[in-house]
Order: sequence, then C-alpha cells, then structure tokens
Amino acid sequence: MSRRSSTIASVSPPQASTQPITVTQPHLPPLEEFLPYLEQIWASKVLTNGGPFHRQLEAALATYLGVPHVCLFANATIALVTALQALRITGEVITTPYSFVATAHSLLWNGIKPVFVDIDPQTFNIDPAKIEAAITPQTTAIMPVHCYGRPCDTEAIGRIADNYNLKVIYDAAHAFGVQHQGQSVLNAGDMSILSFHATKVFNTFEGGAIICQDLRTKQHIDHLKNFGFVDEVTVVATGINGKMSEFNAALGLLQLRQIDELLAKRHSIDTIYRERLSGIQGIALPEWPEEADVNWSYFPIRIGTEFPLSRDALYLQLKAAGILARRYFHPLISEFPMYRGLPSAQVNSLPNAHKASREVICLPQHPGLSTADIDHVCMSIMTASEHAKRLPLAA
Ligand code: T4K
Repeated sequence: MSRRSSTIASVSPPQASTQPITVTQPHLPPLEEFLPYLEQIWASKVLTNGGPFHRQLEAALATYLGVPHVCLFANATIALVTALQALRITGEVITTPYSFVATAHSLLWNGIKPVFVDIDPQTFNIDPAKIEAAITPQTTAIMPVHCYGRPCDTEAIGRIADNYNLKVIYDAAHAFGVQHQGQSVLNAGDMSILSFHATKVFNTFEGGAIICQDLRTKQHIDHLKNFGFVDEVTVVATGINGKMSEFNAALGLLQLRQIDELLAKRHSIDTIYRERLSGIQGIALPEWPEEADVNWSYFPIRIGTEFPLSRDALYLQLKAAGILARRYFHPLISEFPMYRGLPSAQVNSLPNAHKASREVICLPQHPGLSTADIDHVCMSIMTASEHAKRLPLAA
C-alpha cells in the first residue's frame, strides 16, 4: 500500500506516559540541530519578507511533495483566505460541515456564503453525488477537505467543476505528503492549502502553504501575502501580511529531514491500534484506501450502537484515565452560531455529517507514543466496555 511501509520503525519504550496522553504532540528536532540555523538568522538579521530559509523551504517542499509551486504562509487559515482572494471567488462556495471551523471561516472573511453539503459516511469527505443539487447561479467554487488526510474523490469533483465552470480549492490541512495513485493529491483542483500547525504531521510551530500549478499564480499569491507589494513603490492588490518568518522556515527545513521516519512511526502506530482493536463489537476502525499513500495523521474510530458506551461516555472515561482523545469534528461547523441560520446548515440536510459528529473519536496518534501508551489506550477502551456491559446503567 505505501511507499514508506518498507521503513516502518519500531515504537517501543517500555513505560506508558505518566503525563496525559494527548491526541497529538508536535515533533521537535534536537535543539542543538536547530542552533546553527538560528546562528545564521542572528548573523544575517534577515528575519522575514522572503529570506533565504523561506526560499529554500519552498523549493525543498515542492520537491518532497511533488508539486510545481509552494507559497509559504504564516498559517493555513490566512492561506485559505488568500487563496480565495487570488482566485477572486465571490457569491456562494460549496463546502463540508465536517471540518475544523477555519475552512468555513475563510469564506466568511471574504464575504462569501458557505453552502454545506453532506459527507460520504465511509470517507468523511464531501459527497460528490450531492454537490450538483447545491449549485445555484451564485456558486463560484467548491472547497472540499481531505478529512483526516484521506483523499477526496478529486475526479468526480473535478468533473462537476468543469461542467459548471467552478474553481476548486482543497483544504488540504490534513494531507501533507498524501498521494493518490502515485500522484500528490495536492495537485488536484486549482489550489490546495496545507497547515504546518503544531498539531500537524509536519510542523513549523505555526505555518501553512498554498500549492498552485503555475508561476504566474504563485507570483500573484506572493504579492497578496505581502500587502500587495511588487516593489518598493508599487502595490497591485489589497494584500495582507501572510508571510512565514525565517524562524519557521528554518525549522521546516530541519523537520523535513526526518519526515519519512516520522510518517513511518505513525504507520506503525496505526498498525498496532488495528491489531489491538480489530474485532471489538461496535468499533469501526479507519479504512484507508488501497490506492492511496496516506499520512496516518489521525486515528478516527467510530463508536456504533453495538458498543456498550456512547462515544461521549467513552470520551469522558478515557479522559479520566489520562487519555485526551478528541471528538474531531464535533460540533459540526454548521452548528456554530455564525452558520446555523443558513438554509444548508439544517440538520435534516446533513444526516451523515451529524452521525459522524456523534460517533467519531480520534485516538492519540503521534510519533512520540510508546507501545505502552497505545496499550494503555486500548486497554482503557476495553475496560470501559467491559465495565459498561456489567453495569449498563452506570455507563
Ligand atoms: N483546515 C483544517 C481542516 C484544519 O484542521 C485546520 C486546523 C485548519 C484548516 C487551520 O490550520 P491553521 O490555521 O491552524 O494552520 C487543533 C489545531 O489548533 C488546528 O490547527 C487544527 N486544524 C485542529 C484540527 O486541531 P485544537 O483546538 O484541537 O488544538 P489544541 O490546542 O487543543 O491541541 C490539541 C492537542 O495537541 C493538545 O491536547 C496537546 C497537543 N498540542 C497542541 C499544541 C497547540 C501540543 O502538544 N503542543 C501544542 O503547541 O485545534
């Protein structure tokens, strides 16, 4: 299945953490390896505005990810806002309610009306079969999310976009390094947006990027993220300050050296969870598609009615055991106050998203987990289940 499976690393310090086990934890390289980068920054005094580390990271990421152009940003949210500006998107944009709130916020920041379309219950991604019915004369674009790093049906979405002359902007915040049929998923659509936030597979503390397909577009985006400046005296657009600093870019260069090893660790954690949790009644494990190279960024499990505890009861019991699993994505974006009045936000039009939002819990998944940590998570789930079977009312 994976280009990385041959390099699976073992993850096995013996002791479970005494600290809470969080859903994720940022990888940090050894501090001494970062010091030479800091010394260069201190010596040059170039801190931002497209310095050498910024240029190097853009080139290194383009090569690693297999994409033509990378425009670095301070975070993915400002990159989403800028991508919509760069493509001059207005009116209505079709998107998913099953995501982090930044996806839809980027639309409101541009005065665009989000139109929510339900998800496919198997993939958690926007259901292409339901997109056409949501298109109106005001629709200008589709903004899907590769949820948990699982590729959307980019072919079906591309066909709809071509038929109706719509732009496609992928929120690829979860999809660092993800490939589909041997190609980077980041090349689908008009633009893709990555997040390098502390909680992501590849982190630069804060950071993000727009992936685009031609140099002219890259230049336009680079102007937009720098207030619209082209040179000292020329401003060509109402740009914003979205630039990544040299500190973050230098860290990214260092992080990139270890990324394959970190992805391999995630893969091995995913494998261990599967061994421990498969066959438990009422728990559905994530099914990654055979033809994709995913990044194991999350381990979302579904708690069905055959499990003796509700998802929320399990969430609380894990918390009591020091395991801070998270209910991504609950509440849905469409349930937040600035969205719930929209016609497309009504509960009956989004049944699959609501069901997923009630049933999914993301277990801890990050390269810092030991085998003992994973065992503790799995044992806690099984203990909670056994206890609930014996004492259903208490559960
Ligand atoms: N689109 C999508 C689909 C996204 O998922 C996101 C972000 C965006 C767009 C926007 O990207 P950025 O603008 O952020 O680049 C987290 C992240 O803050 C957020 O970036 C992410 N999605 C979302 C899915 O998850 P929270 O509220 O869960 O974060 P928090 O602070 O509770 O962190 C979760 C756990 O991670 C903590 O329990 C401990 C650990 N952690 C976190 C941070 C920040 C650390 O160990 N160290 C840290 O510095 O939102």
